[in-house]
Amino acid sequence: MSAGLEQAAATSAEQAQQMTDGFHLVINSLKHNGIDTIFGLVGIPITDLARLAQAEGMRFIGFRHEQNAGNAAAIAGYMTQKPGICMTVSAPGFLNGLTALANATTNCFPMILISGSSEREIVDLQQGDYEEMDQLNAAKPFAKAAYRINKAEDIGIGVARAIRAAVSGRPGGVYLDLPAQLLSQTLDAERGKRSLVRVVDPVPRQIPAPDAVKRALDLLRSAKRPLILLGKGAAYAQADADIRALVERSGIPYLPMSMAKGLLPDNHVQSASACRSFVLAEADVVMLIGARLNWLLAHGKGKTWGAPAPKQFIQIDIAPTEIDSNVAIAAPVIGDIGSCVSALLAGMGSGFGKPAAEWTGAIAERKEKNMAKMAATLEKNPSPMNYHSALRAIRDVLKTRPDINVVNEGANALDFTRSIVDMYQPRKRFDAGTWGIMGIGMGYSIGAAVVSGLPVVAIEGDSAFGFSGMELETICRYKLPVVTVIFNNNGVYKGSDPNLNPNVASDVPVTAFVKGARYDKMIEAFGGVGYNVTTPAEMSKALSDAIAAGKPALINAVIDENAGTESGRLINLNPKKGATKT
Ligand code: ADP
Ligand code: TPW
Repeated sequence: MSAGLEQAAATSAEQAQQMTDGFHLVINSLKHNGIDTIFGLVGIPITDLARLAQAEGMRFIGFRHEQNAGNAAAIAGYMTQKPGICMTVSAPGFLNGLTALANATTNCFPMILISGSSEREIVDLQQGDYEEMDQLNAAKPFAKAAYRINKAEDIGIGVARAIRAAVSGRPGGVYLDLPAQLLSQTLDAERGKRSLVRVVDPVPRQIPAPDAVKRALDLLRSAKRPLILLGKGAAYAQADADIRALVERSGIPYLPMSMAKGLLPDNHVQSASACRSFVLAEADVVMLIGARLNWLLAHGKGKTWGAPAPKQFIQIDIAPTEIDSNVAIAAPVIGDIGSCVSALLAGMGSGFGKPAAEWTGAIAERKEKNMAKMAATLEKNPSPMNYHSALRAIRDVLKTRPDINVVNEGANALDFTRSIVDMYQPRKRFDAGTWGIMGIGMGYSIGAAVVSGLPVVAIEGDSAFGFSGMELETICRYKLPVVTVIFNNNGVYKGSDPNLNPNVASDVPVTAFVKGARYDKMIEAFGGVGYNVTTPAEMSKALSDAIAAGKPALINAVIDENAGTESGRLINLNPKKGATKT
């Protein structure tokens, strides 16, 4: 090389050294805010972004479908109060991730969906670009906030804005659009460094007004039959000790919503789960902590709530517009749950009167009766095995490992697991949530395993599993300690429905799957361990062995194909047929 060329090369290397680009600024912005993991799926224009993330010490967990990556990010957000990050390619990849973003927003989980997007000037003129789509506008109705960054110098502030939007106030899903050309934009390295923003106090405390706290306590003191309802917002808030103190010092019976199970151990003497219908109908004052009066709580009215008996609600929530959403709330307490609960504790002092023995005694009596009835059902050993006998075995194994994460979806598989498998620690149960969505199974399992470093047991209906089943490969690739149990009853809800039209007898019924499918063989294809079990004893052994091995495993649990009921406990939500004939 000539001296001139050598010098030119040296100068350009020096210049290059002093430059940074969009790729680096995105990764550095995330790292600068303590984000260390990305769940995603590569392709144009984000492959190099993923490579760089890995090269720079972040974990990039690569999935087989973006919806599952998004679900992993969402549950990571729920577990940590830091936004989970999902990264996808443009148009179809983005849309695949969007369902997860919408689900996160619906469940109040903080996550950020970062998608690469195609060239703005072509997209906006609809000139037919590769993966053309107006992603920013498509995301808006499904996200808490949606932003696009157009200039490299704005990456720092754009990422900061996305983080704050996801975790402050009511958490939710945020969309961040990164056009391909942004990633290769260059910027002076020093300026780039200065453009990074570390979000100060991303989850600010929001202190409740003293008069709201007093109003709530006055109402609680006046109650004859008080009840506390703990929702997943309470679990999310990580105010575990204060919530327990509030429940125990007040002596008020409580009900956990499904993902609040374990916030206090399910075998707690004040838990009224075993007589849920009784307490919902009979309570006169109900304190909701991080739970919405949506369909899961019969909208706070009607027979479930003992109508026409009047009911008064105290509601602790960070979102003021949640109040009076379904019924009038007598005492709203607006703020973060940690601050609200500690203010209530301070206001209660030490002399807070416990509820009347008449109320707690009636609950204890019903609880005992219902639990004895349930125990008798669980002890039965029908052949073939059913939900109850299989779940008895699972319950007994999981009792020995309260640190294990439980993921749960399906209809009957969800309902029965929720009521039979006790939880003992907070934020260990992740399920179909506010939407009752199928497809969260493997995504949540991977997210929970990666974040906690602890085993996961996913309890899945065979239909539910199908929505994310290909991620078994991801679980095996990353060697995650996820044990998937499939309640195999040959179909959606159950496998014994008839085909209503004898003229097309060759078509299987609408709810049916291949009979006797061996899901355990699927995981073997990727190097995991498969078990096929037909009795509670086999279930117990397989589950204990799989957990002890700490390796990817799948248990195909063959249960009675008549065992399920349509839609589990939600049969009443199916629209009724008006006509007997068309
Ligand atoms: P569940 O399904 O368990 O009943 P929901 O998802 O319906 O629970 O309700 C959760 C509620 O918790 C939401 O209304 C949300 O605004 C609220 N929430 C979430 N995080 C916090 C927090 N840190 N402080 C106060 N409220 C919160
Ligand atoms: C994204 C509708 C609710 S529950 C369910 C479906 C398809 C599966 C029930 O069968 P499974 O469980 O999983 O075998 P079990 O124990 O009752 O036999 N698409 C989406 N979400 C939902 N909720 C549905 C469809 C549904």
